[in-house]
Amino acid sequence: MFDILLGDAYLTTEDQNKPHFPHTAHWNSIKTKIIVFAVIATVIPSVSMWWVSYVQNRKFLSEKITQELMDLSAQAAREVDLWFKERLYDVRVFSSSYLLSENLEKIFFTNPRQTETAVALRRLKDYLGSVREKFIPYDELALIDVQGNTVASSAASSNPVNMPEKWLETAQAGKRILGEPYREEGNGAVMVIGEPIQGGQGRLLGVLVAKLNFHTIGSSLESYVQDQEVELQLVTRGGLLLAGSPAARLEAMKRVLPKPIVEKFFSGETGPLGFNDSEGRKVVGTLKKVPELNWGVVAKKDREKAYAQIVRLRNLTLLLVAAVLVGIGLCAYLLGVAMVRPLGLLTRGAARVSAGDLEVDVPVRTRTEIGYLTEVFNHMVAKLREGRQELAAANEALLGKNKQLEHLSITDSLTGLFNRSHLMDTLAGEVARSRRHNRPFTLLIMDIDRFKRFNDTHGHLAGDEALRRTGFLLRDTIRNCDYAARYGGEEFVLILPETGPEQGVETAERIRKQVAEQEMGSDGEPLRVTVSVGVASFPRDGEDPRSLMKRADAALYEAKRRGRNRVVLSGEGRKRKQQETPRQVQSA
Ligand code: GH3
Ligand code: MG
Ligand code: MG
Repeated sequence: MFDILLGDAYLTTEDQNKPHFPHTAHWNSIKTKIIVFAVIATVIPSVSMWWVSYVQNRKFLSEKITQELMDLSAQAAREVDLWFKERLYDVRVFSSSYLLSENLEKIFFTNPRQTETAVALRRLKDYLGSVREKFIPYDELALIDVQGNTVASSAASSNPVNMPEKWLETAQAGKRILGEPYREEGNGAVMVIGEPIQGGQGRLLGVLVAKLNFHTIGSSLESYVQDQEVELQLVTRGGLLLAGSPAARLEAMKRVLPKPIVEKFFSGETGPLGFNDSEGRKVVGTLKKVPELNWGVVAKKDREKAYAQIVRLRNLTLLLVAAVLVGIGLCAYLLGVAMVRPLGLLTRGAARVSAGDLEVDVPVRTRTEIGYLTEVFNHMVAKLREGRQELAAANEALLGKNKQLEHLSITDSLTGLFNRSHLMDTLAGEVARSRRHNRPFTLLIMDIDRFKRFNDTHGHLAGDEALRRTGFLLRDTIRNCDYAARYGGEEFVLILPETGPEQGVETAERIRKQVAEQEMGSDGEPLRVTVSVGVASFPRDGEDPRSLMKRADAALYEAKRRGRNRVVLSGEGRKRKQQETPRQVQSA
């Protein structure tokens, strides 16, 4: 309490102990804690919800994509199987023509004439040509003899046909020859199908070779693809692309699929597999094997496009989570601000009070506990303020009393002059001052003559009145710079600064006369007293208070001895005593 009263003093002495209010400790503030808590409380459930729903949806969508691709590749594989079986059937039908065996038999075994051979050859060529024209899946139909030489061909200038190994053994066994698909420059993938042609007695006459292309199956595959983004490709286990959809992209598709991907597909036969296709695009695909063949149909889709829905879903849920977070964060921030602002006001108010400023009234802006706390705080500060005002008033009163006490302690109550103890201090001070400045001063000791008798005659009250009046007279007679005190009883002492002995005697004489002339009775009684005065002067009669008092007292004694009502200067010679007229003393 007292510390607060002193205000500034409190600040300087107790500064280190002053509480430090958290103006800048943002990370430690309640507001930050509320925001962090709200964000954590939102992030954990919303992110986990988002994750669960995202994972579920992704699973569902990717299953859907896989199913779509699997269905497509399986359907296409069935179509390819059917198509290929039809082609095999075609070739068997072509080869079973009587025209072929008859003419071949003619050429090889009946030693015909040259013209007959030419006719047979032409017939064969015509047959092959006409069949070839009707069946577009074949690039070329040719007849080869057992030595592998072309006997006749549908093509004008026949390319040498790539016959598979051991074709002759297969043909001799009466079995169909199936070559591996291969790439023909400028034409795409082709494949050789051969059917042995047998004459009478099971003789092998030659082989009808059909060079099959895959253009028509490519077009069929295209009809399967509803989704523009999906591509179908017919591939061999060796990685060769036979056909594909869309046909417009066929040129690009001629490149083989990456070998490890093909291997993976053929070993597992499922999907989906994510991989970079021959053009370097990131795709996702499935494969279905074509029954009885080392071929498979790959259905693939651009991965980005396939998963676009999933990505959209992920982004949407992320956006939702972010929006929820921002909303909750904002609410938490506002709540924090709503709580912290009145707290901040309260804190600053408390800081001012702690610094000694009690003129604080924190506005109550909320009806919450903080508002109540603020009201209590304001009430407390008001009480403190009242207490301080009361104390200030009490202090002021005390100060007045102190002054009064001080005055009383140095004042004689009867005469209003200074008392003896003050006199002794003043005398010591005057001695020191005059010594320092090397200046004189004079001391008078004055005693009322025969005062005992006065009391006895007129009573003590009259004696008191006479003392009081003598005091007033002294106060009115002396100069401002002079000093008068009641030494005790009916004795007074005067200090006259800057005054030499003669001047001192003159003043004493003047006072003596005035006392003698003054009416001392209170109720009109013509009472009078006389005084005797001893005079001592500094430095002439002494240089310290004690010797000066002693010398003045001796002079006073001398004045009494000489008959009273007179002034005697210390050490005054006999000559002066004789010159002086004896005074009247009987009035006392
Ligand atoms: P002298 O001329 O030798 O000084 O004679 P005196 O009677 O004055 O001397 P003394 O010392 O014998 O007497 C002093 C008297 O002063 C005694 C006392 O009654 C009186 N006196 C001292 N103080 C007071 C006071 O306060 N009031 C009154 N009424 N009288 C006082
Ligand atoms: Mg006396
Ligand atoms: Mg006396």
